Amino acid sequence: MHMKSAVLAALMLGVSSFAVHAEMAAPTAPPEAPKFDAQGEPTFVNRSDVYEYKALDAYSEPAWVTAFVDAGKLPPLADRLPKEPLVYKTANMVDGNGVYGDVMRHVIGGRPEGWNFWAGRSYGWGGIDIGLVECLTRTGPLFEINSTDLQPMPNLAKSWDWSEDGMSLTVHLIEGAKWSDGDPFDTEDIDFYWNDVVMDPEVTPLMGASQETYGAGTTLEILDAYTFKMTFTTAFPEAVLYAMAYGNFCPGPSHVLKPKHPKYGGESYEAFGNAFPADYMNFPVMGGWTVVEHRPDDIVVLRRNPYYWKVDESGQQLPYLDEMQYRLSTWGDRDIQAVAGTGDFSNLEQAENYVESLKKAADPASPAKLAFGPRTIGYSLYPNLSANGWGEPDERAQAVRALNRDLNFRKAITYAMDRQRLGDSLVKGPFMTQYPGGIYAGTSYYDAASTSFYPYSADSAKEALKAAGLEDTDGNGFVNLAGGDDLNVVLLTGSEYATDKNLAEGVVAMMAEVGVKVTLNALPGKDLDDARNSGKFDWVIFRNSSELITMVQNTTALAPVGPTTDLNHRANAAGEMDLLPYEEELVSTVNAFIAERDPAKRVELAKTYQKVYTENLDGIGLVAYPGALIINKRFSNIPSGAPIFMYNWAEDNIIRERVFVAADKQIGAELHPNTLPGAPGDAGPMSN
Ligand code: BQZ
Repeated sequence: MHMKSAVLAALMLGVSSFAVHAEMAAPTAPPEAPKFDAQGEPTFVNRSDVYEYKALDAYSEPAWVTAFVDAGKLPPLADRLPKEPLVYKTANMVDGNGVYGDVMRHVIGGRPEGWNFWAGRSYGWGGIDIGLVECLTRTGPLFEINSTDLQPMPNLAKSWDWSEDGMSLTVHLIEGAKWSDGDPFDTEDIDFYWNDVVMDPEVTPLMGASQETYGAGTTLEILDAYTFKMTFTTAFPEAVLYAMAYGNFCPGPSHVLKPKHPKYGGESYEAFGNAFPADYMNFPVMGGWTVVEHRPDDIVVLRRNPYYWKVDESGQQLPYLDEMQYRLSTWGDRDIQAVAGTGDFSNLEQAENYVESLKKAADPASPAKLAFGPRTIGYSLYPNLSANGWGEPDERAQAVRALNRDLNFRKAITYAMDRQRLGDSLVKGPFMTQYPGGIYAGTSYYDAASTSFYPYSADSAKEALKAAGLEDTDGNGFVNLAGGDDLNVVLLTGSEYATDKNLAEGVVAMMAEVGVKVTLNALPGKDLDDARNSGKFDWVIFRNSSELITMVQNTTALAPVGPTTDLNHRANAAGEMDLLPYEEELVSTVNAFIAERDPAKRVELAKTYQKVYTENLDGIGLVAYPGALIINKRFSNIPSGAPIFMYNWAEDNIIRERVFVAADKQIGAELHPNTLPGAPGDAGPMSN
């Protein structure tokens, strides 16, 4: 009898708890995105249609540059170019070969910290680093490459050969190219980048490249002045060719960096990082322009690099534009100045500015044209999933992390998100989509059937909180931790973008509605990046980067395949990872994707990734929407359909070195006309 009553009681309890626990809403397929046609389609071509490497019969440069040669201040052009320069093909230039002169006036919200990109110093973003730091391969322009020819474009690496077994890759550098101070570019720079930046645990480059970026266990061997070989632990890891593009394999000028590195007599790692502060001018680059002036909080000015290793088919050395300017302002001001015509370029990415920008650009007299691209701007909320010390959490933060690792708690967050309301709070109209997280809809690896979308449901959020053991035990409207304190989550977000702040404020309000107290911590760019990269956050709102759009760029960022590759789960100080079971599955899926050469099998692996990611809410998607390129109408050779963000940002995608301004449209706004970069460390440009 006793037993029976106990079983009965258990059953009743079960029933009663069932009666109390209303059903959580079942995950569904994501809601249909409102119709929105990107303006302008790319003209798809093969990579070889864009450029090739070859020697031409003759070369030319702006006449004012030749005056420097005549004055003995600069070697002749033939001595400044590589044996076989990179030659842009005229047929791929929408307005053909250009003319010299004029300036592109950028406006940016970041600030240069210094020029040691390889020790993690930010140049202030907004295209400065993209223009200065060139990399082995290039992926920005892939938006216009046929899917049948889709792999990274050669750049400083002219070509590469896989070994028979795919376990090694021999890379051939362009031969005879020089840094902007005339020093040869060769495998000395590769050796330093690999052994003294990537493989030195004390040195972290700006975008975090580590050995895992190129595959765990990968090694590199220098074969001669222009050839090196990478050896892998898995066969044909073609993703490594993407990892050789911007942000990762972008070698620095070893002739100026090495002497400052502690391994070669430098004072310390700290001193190495600070060796080229933001007031150090004429830092040697492989890019089209070199920094000659920096007025803090005002402007950064760059002048054409006379050693640039790219030409057009008529033999004109590039770039066409003699000067680049970066007005140091705010990201929001960039949109305003671009549509007003006092700035020349913007990635319209803050939805709050869409209506005003569209209105201004619609005026036929507008100085700028505005073209929307695909929906590739997206935000997610990432809970910190580490429970073994990454970011040195205090007791409060540790308690949040324990909850973050509970799927029911992550479900509570996603159910509490009214994404329609979030999107409308940014901008009404056809732009916004409710973004489940994971691979973006409308991209080549997206599969709706593999995507779980937890719809907005405050009741389900409260049920999920209960299932996570959280109830409001003191009746003050906020759930309590076991010890009785209110649960208090700190949400890290960016202070430089209205959109980041507005979304974060929306999350705070919606979590309060379901009884979770969230407080905001809004930080400016570098502090935000540092806090996020060091794990000092409970939750963070992040504008996703390219891996969730293309899967092939930044692939290792898709999962914690290495100790520092994932956004919201990295190793603790002892190098230990405490992955959850679903994270282990993400890791094995991403590693399989990297090693897979069969396109059909990659599609299946991407479906598995999307299923595991969205079912387990590795990141909680918020909204996704299209960006628009705003560019002044005087510029020629702007490729049609250039997205503001896909494999990279538009500053890379539009190929600025072949953009030009017709003579009769030039505005005479150069600040240092007829000057060239000076020697490294000189106070400013060189005049003739
Ligand atoms: C584009 C980009 C070019 C970084 C940065 C900035 C940093 C992040 C991100 C974008 C800015 C512009 O984005 O918003 O439109 O010009 O520079 O690099 O947000 O704070 O760390 O990931 O790319």
